[in-house]
Amino acid sequence: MSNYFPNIDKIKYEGTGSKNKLAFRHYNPSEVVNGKTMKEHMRFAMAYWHTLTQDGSDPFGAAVNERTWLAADKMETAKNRVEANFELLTKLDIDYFCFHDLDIAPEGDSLQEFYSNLDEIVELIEGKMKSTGTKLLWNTANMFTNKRYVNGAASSPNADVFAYSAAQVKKGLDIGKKLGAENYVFWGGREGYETLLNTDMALEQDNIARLFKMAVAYAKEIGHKVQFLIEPKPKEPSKHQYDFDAATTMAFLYKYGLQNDFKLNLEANHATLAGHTFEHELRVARSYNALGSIDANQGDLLLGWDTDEFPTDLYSCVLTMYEILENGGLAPGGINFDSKVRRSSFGMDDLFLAHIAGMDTMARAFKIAVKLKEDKFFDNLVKERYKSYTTGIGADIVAGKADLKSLTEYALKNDKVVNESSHIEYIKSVLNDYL
Ligand code: XUL
Ligand code: CO
Repeated sequence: MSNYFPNIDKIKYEGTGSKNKLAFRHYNPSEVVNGKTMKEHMRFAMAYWHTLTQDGSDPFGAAVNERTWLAADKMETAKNRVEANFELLTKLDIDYFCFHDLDIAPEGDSLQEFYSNLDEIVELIEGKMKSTGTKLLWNTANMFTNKRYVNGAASSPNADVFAYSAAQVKKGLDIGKKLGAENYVFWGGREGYETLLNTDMALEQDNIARLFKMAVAYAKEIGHKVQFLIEPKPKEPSKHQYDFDAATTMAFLYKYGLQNDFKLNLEANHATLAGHTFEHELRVARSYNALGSIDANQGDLLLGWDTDEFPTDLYSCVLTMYEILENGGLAPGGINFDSKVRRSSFGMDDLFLAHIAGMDTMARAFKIAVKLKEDKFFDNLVKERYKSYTTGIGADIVAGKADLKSLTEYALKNDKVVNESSHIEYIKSVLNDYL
C-alpha cells in the first residue's frame, strides 16, 4: 500500500457529535436503510481527473495544488497516481472510480505510443482493483483536450478526426471490458458548434450517431456488457453543445433509434448551465426510463461557468435523492463526484475533507428523501392536486372516453370553473421541517 497520506487512516463513521474532521458524521456505510446498506444505495465513485490530475490553475493563476505524486517523468507520475488513487479509495471507503483515457496515461507522440502507455497503466490498475476489491463505475475517452479536436470529435468536419475518435472509443471499450467497467460514458464537450454560418448541423449529428452505433456494435462484438451513457451539457467548451440537456438528448436518441442502447449520466452543474434545476433533469430522464447515473457536484448561481464544486447544498441534494429513490436507485450507475476542490483548498488533506463533505451531504439527503417517501409527502400533494382526473369528466378524459363534442357539452353546463390554491409557501415551509 502506498503512502501519499501517511497521517490519514481509514475514514470511519463517528456520528454527528464527532469533532474529528477526518470522520463521516452522516454517512455510515454499513447502516441498513430500506433493506440495503447505505454503501449499496449510494454507489459512490471518485473522479480520477479532478482528484488526481487537477493542479488548481485557472485562466489567471498558476498551479497551486500540493500533490506529492508529481514526478519529472510523465509515466512515473501516471504510475504514482495509480497508487494514490487506490490509497484514496480505500481510505475513503469508496468502492468505485471513473476515468478518461487521458487521465490515467500520457498521450506520447503517436496513437500507438498512447495505446502502449495505456496498456502499461491499465495492467497496474487491474492488479490494484483485484487487491482492493474496488470497481470501475465508468470510463470514457477524452476527445476534447488535444488540439486535433478543435472543431469537434465525431462532429468534426475532418474525417481523419472522426477516425481518431473511433480509435479512442475502441480502446476505451477494450479497457472497459478488461477492467469490468459497468458503464461507458460519452460527454461531447466539443460536439457542438461555434457558428451556424459554416456548420452542417445535420451531417454533424448524423456522424455523432454513427460513432455511437459503432460503439454499441463493437461492445457487442467483444462481449462487453456495459450500459452506455450520454452526459448532456449545454455549453462550455462549445458555444452550443448538441447534447444540450436531458430532453434534447432524448430527442436525439429517439431520432436515431438509440433509445434502447443508451441512458443518461446527468450532472448537477450542467443542469444549472442549461437553466434547469438538477431535479428537473432527473425527472425528465425518469419519464423516459433513462436515468442511468449522476455526476454529483454543484455550480454557483452567480457564475456562468462549470465550477464543479463538491455538493453541499442539502436542499437540492434532497430533491436529487428523491428522484433517485423514485427511480429505484441508479445501478449499474452510481454517484460519481465530478467535483473539484476550490483553488484555495490546495492541501493533500482537502481531497479527503471534500469527499467526506460530499458523501455526508448525499447520505444525509438520501435519508431525508426516504423519510419524505415514507410519509408520502410529495405523493399526497400530487394525489390531492390531480384528484379531478380520478372521477367524473376527468376520469373519462384519462380513459380516452371523451372527445371535443362531449367535453363541449360538459363545459357548457360547467362554465363557472373553480380553481384551488396550491398553498406553495406552506408546502415549502413544511418541506423545510424535514431538513
Ligand atoms: C465536463 C464533464 C466531464 C464528463 C466526462 O463538464 O462533466 O468531466 O463528466 O467527460
Ligand atoms: Co461530468
